[in-house]
Amino acid sequence: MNARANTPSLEAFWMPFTANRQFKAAPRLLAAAQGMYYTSDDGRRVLDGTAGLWCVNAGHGRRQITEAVERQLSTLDFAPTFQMGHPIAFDFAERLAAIAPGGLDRVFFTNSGSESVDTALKIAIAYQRAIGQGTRTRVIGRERGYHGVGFGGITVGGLVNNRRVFPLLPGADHLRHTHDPARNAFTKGGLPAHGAELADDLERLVALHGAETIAAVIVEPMAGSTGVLLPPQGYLQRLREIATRHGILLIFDEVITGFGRLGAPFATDYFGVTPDLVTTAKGITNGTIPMGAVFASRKVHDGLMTGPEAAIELFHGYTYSGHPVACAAGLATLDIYAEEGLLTRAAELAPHWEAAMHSLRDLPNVVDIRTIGLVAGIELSSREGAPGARAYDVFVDCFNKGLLVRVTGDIIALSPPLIAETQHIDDLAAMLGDALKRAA
Ligand code: PXG
Ligand code: PLP
Repeated sequence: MNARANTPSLEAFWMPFTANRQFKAAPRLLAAAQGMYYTSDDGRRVLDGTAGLWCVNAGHGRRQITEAVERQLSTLDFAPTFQMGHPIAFDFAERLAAIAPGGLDRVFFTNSGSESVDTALKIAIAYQRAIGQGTRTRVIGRERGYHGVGFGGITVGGLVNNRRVFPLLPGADHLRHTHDPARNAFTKGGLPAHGAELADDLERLVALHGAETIAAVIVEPMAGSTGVLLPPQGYLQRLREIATRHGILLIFDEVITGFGRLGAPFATDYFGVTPDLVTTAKGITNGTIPMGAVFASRKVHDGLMTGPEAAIELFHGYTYSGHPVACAAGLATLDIYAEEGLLTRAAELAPHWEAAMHSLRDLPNVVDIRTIGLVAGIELSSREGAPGARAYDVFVDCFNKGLLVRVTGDIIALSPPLIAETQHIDDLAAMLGDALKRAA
């Protein structure tokens, strides 16, 4: 007999980034969540090693958010923000501005990371034109970057499977990625020592294309979904310096690193490098209600606030930009982050986290371990002729034993909620270690 209660038909839901037929033949369903744990539909407790998809930073089932959403839904469920406004969107923008990364305190609301990325790229191109640099339409990304799935995001992204089938924005180019396990494997206690010179790729692209054709360069300060790739020491500073010198806007994609993941409110704060635009989503509402935001510098914002007062300055926006219910969820989320010190808690946990993760280094097939804040990437050697198979087996095994991890290729990515206690970290390491031993 099926142990699952009320298993729905799985046919109609075309699942995102999923091997649909494989999944539906052996589904994994999560039915409830509280704190650090999911409950699977067959009633098992599953430790959330990934904060959902890098988004549930304050843990699951937070009453404060639920109540704020309920209140907002019954007060003002929806109102437009095109040539109209509602107070909570302004409130939320002000609260975000007060913690803005690098003082970038002008806030454009979106509904996801992908929308934030496409919005930031469009703002960058529009800004260049507004200041008389209309030939700057080219956007630069980086190999192994992930910037969501909009046409802009896949253009600057660096994952071949996300790009190969689709036409891309014209003229884009890429920096090389910074992943260099031969020189940097098992770096502990800081950033990889080697690779700052890779930022000079931007200089080469300027020499190749002409600075006057380049609007912006976008990178993840720490590349999350492509396997937890840390910036080499000095790399981001060098990129900032080259971009500034050539009039190129620098965009940090902080969809994952925003809202405390690294132990500072934003990676911008953590690394002490200030870009011109920052993209966010995910943790902005603790993953509860879809939302994203782009933070812009005064320079970029004010550069577009020109022309006749009656003219719309930026022909861009979403029906749900500044959705009142998402804003309510976001305000309650910021309250929790502040009350519980969660935007800096990862810094306190980092030493314990790093030690726990690096304790796995001698297990079979582990070729690198990378940690920063409350993030870890554990890279495994690939099985002959079957890239990704080993890590996928670890993922399924972990889930069956009560731990949710994320895999990309043969890299296991971990990013538990920022409310984790050291016992959760120890449990996670023990369960993952056992799975690694079984995954020969
Ligand atoms: N930029 C970055 C840096 C991201 O990590 C996006 C943009 C797109 O956000 P949306 O909300 O449109 O998905 C992301 C999203 C994973 C994983 O397994 C990572 C993401 C999404 C889904 C899975 O690492 N990051
Ligand atoms: N498609 C159609 C037909 C629309 O009318 C709209 C918005 O009005 C959109 C797409 C864009 O939707 P959204 O604003 O939610 O991104």
